[in-house]
Amino acid sequence: MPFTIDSARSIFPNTLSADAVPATIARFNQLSAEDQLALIWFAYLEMGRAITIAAPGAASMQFAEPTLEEIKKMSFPQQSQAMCDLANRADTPVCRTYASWSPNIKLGFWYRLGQWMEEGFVAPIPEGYTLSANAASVLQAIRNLDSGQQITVLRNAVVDMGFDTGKLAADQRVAEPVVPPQDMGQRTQVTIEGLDNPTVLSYMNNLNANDFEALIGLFAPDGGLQPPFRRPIVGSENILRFFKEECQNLRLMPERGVSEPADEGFTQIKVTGKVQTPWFGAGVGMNIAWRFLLNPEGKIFFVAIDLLASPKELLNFAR
Ligand code: ECH
Ligand code: GLY
Ligand code: GLY
Repeated sequence: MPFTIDSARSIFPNTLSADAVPATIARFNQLSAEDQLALIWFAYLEMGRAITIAAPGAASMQFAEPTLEEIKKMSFPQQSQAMCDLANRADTPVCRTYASWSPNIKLGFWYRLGQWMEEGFVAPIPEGYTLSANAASVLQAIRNLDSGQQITVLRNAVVDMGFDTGKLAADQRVAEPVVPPQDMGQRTQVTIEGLDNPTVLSYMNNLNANDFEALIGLFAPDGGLQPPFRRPIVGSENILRFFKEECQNLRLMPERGVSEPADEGFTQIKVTGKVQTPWFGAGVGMNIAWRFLLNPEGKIFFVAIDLLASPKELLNFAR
């Protein structure tokens, strides 16, 4: 039977992803807006003691600046309302603008609001604010996650805020400019223990070099890419846009891999290793698996990127 994107999703079914992340997000989403904002504030302060977050680049901040200035001019009650509206995914002008932004712009926006809350320009979480029992329990669940899972929960919470992105037209999307690919002379080449597949090696090297045109050339036109805890993105055009909007300046550090023949001349390959985001650099190494399905021409028909449940999973290659 030929593969479909749907059937490809279940290659290497023994890969244990960090289910605690979507479970925690689901519990978080049940909380009131006030609790959500206070919980993130407390989590962010606690995490900030262990890991350093990089200031967002000016390129992504330029798009958030007008909205930030608008919020800065509001009274404290209005500011609190605007932040609660975002958590409530309300239909307001600010929530619609927010929904049009790429994840990095959304994160940069909250990074700046957090600074302004500390500096007294934006309404703080009220002093002595007590989390509800449920919120306190979600905060404890976040404390128990490893740092890669913690930052994934935070990122997902921020990305989900604002007006429903699905209700916006595609031409309303705003992303930071795409950086030029790294010069050939500057590029590093990964090595993967147990694997010399040229497509997979090029995938890692091109993504590390922000060379998205070369990267998309490795995919079959009807190929799919499934980011952690998301539905597959299908088709070259959509995948290329995702690379440009959400994948700049990542650092992929694959460690080991296996390659096996699959049905109909396809090849299935699993690689495990670490990934760093520009927001936290070497401070947070996420434990990642890539599950590739290559077509008989050696093009990527499907790749799933999983955030692993634990470091132990880095060594799990059982099918
Ligand atoms: C304050 C209180 C009020 C409410 C809020 C606040 C601010 C919160 C802030 C949070 C900032 C959070 C950040 C999180 C960043 C997380 C980044 C992650 C990146 C993961 C990337 C991965 C990449 C994997 C991929 C690979 C591929 O091969 C293909 C592409 C791709 C406190 C004011 C809200 C400021 C900055 C988790 C895993 C490997 C799939 C992308
Ligand atoms: N500082 C992380 C970024 O702007 O991508
Ligand atoms: N989506 C990549 C990042 O936030 O770093």
